[in-house]
Amino acid sequence: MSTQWWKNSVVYQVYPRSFQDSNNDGIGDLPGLTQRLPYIKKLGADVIWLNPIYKSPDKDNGYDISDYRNIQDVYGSMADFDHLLASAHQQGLKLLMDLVVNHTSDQHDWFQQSRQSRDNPYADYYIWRDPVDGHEPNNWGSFFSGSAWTFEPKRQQYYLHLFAPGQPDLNWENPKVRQEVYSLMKFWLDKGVDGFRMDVINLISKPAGLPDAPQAPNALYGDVQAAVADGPKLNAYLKEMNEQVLSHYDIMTVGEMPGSTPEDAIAYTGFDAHELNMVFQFEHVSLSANPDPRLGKWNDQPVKLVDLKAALSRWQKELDGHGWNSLYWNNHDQPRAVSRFGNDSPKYRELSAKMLGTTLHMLQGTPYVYEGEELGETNVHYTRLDQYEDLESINAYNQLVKQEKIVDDPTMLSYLANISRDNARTPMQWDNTTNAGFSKAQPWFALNPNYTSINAAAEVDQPDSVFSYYQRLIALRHDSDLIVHGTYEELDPNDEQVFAYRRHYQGQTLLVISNFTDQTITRDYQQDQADHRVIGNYADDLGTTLRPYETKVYLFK
Ligand code: ISL
Ligand code: CA
Repeated sequence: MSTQWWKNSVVYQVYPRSFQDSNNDGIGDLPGLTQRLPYIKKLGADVIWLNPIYKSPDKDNGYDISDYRNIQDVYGSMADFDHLLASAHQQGLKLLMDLVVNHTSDQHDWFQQSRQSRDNPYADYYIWRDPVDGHEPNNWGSFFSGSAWTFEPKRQQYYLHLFAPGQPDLNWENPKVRQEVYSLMKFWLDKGVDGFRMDVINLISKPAGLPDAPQAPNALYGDVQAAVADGPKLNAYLKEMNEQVLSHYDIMTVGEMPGSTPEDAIAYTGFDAHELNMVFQFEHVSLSANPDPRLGKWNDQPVKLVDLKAALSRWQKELDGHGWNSLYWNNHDQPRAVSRFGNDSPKYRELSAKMLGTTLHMLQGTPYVYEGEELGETNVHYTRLDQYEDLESINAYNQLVKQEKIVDDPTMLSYLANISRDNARTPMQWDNTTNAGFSKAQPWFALNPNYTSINAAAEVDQPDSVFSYYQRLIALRHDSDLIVHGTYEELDPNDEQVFAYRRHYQGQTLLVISNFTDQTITRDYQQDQADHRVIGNYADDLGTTLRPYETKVYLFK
């Protein structure tokens, strides 16, 4: 029943807490988003992915849900949601919800019941195990530091939480749990939402017997992602979900799958798989991982262009004809694209933001724009721990600096400044008035002080802005089957300065050349023989010369 509209769509991600506050309590909300729909429409996006807005104690900003069928008070009411959805649809925008069903909040009624005893109707809704020799049942560590197990005195058992203790994992082995999930999905789909982004969906099937995970020397815990990702029943669960729910609606689905390979993506989202439409893979955002496995994602190293190209090229080539890519540089869990892959100094920020946008949007797949990316928003460059809010960042600091003493304070602060999720979570920069036009009250989380110069008001009607450039990138995709469907040809994978590729479709070729450095260099891809330059981030074109962060796209007929 799918019409595959997602293949020529561009998605705009809204982190509701930080998008627009309408009632001046300092927290973004649904009426605020509704007011700003014309902005998203003006950019040209087709679909909005909304991070979780359900009832939640907000230990992990909504990724700990206590009631799947109601709206978190600070975001508004169900009437506000219905109004948002109707307004979006009226304006030709679709709306994707975040589906967080690997775990719930510990405040969810199912867990409140489950924890009471070993024999209540909800006893098997979560993953409970007896202690082994008086301690945790295995060596799994949580993604948010510490053990993945917490002891419940009432049951004299441990429950599993791959994330925080307030995020107990649901037991997908229990058919009742699966039916609960399908039922809540139908609740939202029957309201008319246009699909789901599925949170860590490749973690829902745990390995039989919950064996210990591989553990690095001197590490406190085993690597839970290696132990749990792409578990034995994942295919079966997703097929069942597709059969019982997804296939009955004309929707779009994207599964967040940390650690997945192109082979996994084809297995779960391939055109013949009858499961999901696409995955969020993590390869290109995990390249600078710390060589010390105990430090995992925490590092302050720039990514090597050769590695970045290899990762993206592999996904382009392997999925072509078999599955569909999700294209993203950043989201609410990743630092800002221009700071991470470009250059956020005043001199090169706009040029490099446009260069990155071009490099990504000319690939095959569905592009995702994270709020503020279209303005070239930057990392916040915090220098003190008390400026951070995110539990992943704070827990990691406490474990690595205070408890394990593997890194010192300045080093960890430099890791956080480089890669903390909080970089993406500062409030949206609308204008240069008080609190960037986000709220009249003190925002829940400090603004990036550069909002006085980097903001939407300064960019929307300015033809040279990053915003206007993103508008053109999105419009190009809407007009071009070559950009949507063309096959990918990798060029010069060992070039350490330039990311170049071609796309081919029905006798036409698109050539994309991006200079990732602040140097002027030359590269000859016979661009002089092109029909014309389709887009570029410098006004004129100097042929084989590539100025700092220059990007250009040519059409060959
Ligand atoms: O970022 C990670 C690996 O690089 C991991 O922490 C993890 O895979 C990732 O954070 C998963 O993210 C999703 O689920 C989390 C939530 O906190 C994130 O915001 C969400 O995107 C738990 O629900
Ligand atoms: Ca509010």
